[in-house]
Amino acid sequence: MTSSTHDWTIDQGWGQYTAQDHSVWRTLFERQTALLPGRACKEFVDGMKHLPMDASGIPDFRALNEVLMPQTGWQVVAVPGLVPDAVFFDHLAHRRFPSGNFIRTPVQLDYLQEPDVFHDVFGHVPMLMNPVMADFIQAYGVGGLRADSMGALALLARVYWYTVEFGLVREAGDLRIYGAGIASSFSESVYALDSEVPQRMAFDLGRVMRTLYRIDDFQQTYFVLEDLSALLTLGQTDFGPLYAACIDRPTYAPNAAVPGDVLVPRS
Ligand code: HBI
Ligand code: FE
Repeated sequence: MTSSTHDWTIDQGWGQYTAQDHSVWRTLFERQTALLPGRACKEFVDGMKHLPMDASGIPDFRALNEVLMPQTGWQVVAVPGLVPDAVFFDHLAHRRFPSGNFIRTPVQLDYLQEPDVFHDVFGHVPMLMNPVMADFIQAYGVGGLRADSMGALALLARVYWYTVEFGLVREAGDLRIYGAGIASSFSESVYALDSEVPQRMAFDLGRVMRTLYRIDDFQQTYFVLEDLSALLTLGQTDFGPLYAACIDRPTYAPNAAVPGDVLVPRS
């Protein structure tokens, strides 16, 4: 295993995966593939269709990159787990998506704290095949390095969280999943669309920047884009003035209801 400390990338070590690792992948892949039709957005479905990713086992990042690179210039690089924010942003700014190379154990099937290869590859990579999302995540990386220098990292991290990780999008009048944190989770793929518990509201950048989130439970608020193309505008927006406007204003709890919120009914 060669590892270079400066960017935290390591070899994926595909040959070291055990039969159990591949079996966990197969279980998760088959469950999500059966569940997501009618729930995942068309861009996710389309991206998945063109990728060498199936139930046979954990994909080799080299095979994924042979398809992903020509499509949007992105590549998946293996990392041992969460990496420091600045390292993460730098990778994204250069169209390198850091993916954990480990997979959860059979007892963690339904939930794990740290993004594993199933969350990162099954959840994020199909959306990286979409040019709009591909540009948005690179813009996020570039913005992250800048936000960090402005002390506005928390605000930008909320934008990533409520879009790339837990975003919903309207599709032919219904709500669909585009966030990787939902798409890679069996229970949240049901909860995010069907449950009466969370609120769903129209995406509003300033509102998102001030809305806290939990990393250890289902989301209590989902923000809905009218169309994925809204990320184009978002990626080109200069967040600077918004940081200044939001940075010293109070934050909202994950389940807060705020005057001006435009609630969106379940599909
Ligand atoms: N590292 N590997 C990895 N994956 C992530 O999703 C990740 C990370 N480091 C930081 C991070 N996410 C978030 O804290 C930033 O989006 C702010
Ligand atoms: Fe993620």
